[in-house]
Amino acid sequence: MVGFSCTQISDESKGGMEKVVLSYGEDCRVEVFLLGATVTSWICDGREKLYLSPNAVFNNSKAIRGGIPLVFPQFGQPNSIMPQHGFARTSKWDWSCGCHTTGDDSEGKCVFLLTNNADTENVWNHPFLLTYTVTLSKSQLKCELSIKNTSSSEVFECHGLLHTYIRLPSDDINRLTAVGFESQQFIDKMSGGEKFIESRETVNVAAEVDRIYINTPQNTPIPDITLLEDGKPFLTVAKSSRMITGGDGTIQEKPADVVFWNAWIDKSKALPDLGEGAYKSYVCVEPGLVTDYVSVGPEATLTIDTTLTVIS
Ligand code: TA6
Repeated sequence: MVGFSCTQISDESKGGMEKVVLSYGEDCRVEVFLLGATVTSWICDGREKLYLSPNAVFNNSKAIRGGIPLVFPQFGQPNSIMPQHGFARTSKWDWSCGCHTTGDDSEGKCVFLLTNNADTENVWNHPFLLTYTVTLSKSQLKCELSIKNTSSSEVFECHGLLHTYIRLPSDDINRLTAVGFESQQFIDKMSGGEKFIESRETVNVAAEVDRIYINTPQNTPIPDITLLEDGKPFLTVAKSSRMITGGDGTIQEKPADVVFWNAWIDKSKALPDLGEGAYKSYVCVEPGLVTDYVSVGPEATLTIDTTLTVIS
């Protein structure tokens, strides 16, 4: 009988680095390296849906280029003491062993944990518990990052983001369009951080693009993003985020920002673990809370999730 299974293995093709493979038969599986709890592969109907750079470095220290790296506690490098995009993606996470499945076997999930340690405290002196839940079903992959402030008295401020590299079906960025950004305000990092309003219903990529579509109460919430090839939808990216306050557990929805990035020709060449021509094969659609720091109170939990759905 087919069912979900998960196992931890050393990937000899990646220097023996440890990964967890959650699968349902041969055509539905997800792989998560313990370095950064980085999802590096999502196979749906037998086809890879995420982009992993062929030049990605697997040496247990550098962030893995591709899949879904996790960004915490900072996006970019506003605090130069910490690495770009924080330490979550270069930390060794623990697998909370076991594959949790629903009664009807419609989905399976794996859970990964990271808590403050000497290395994190050296650069960011706050106690925290990150819980990362990866849920696999027939046509969906859901990834939820939960950020708990484990202090009983102190507040901390952070960013969080799921840096998702979507694989383009034909490895051809020229055939990609994205729908869902229309009328959204965005910060354009290619224009020195200037803010604009997205006027296009359909967005394409014809140069380096590096934008933060801002989700603020003034904005209409950013809908699910639909990716199309030759005008035919192939994947949707849904996202949500919320704060659960310590003590009474009040839940406050917090609309997530969405970063839209492609390195294009020159930056692809300039990033050794991306490489010449890589820009043709991926686009990043990255839900997170990155426009402003989020204050997380004592015992409070901030969650950010993304659900990728294949449209066949
Ligand atoms: O998410 C977009 C971005 O912030 C870009 O500015 C680019 O730097 C990208 O992340 C990749 O960053 P990385 O540190 O992984 O090379």
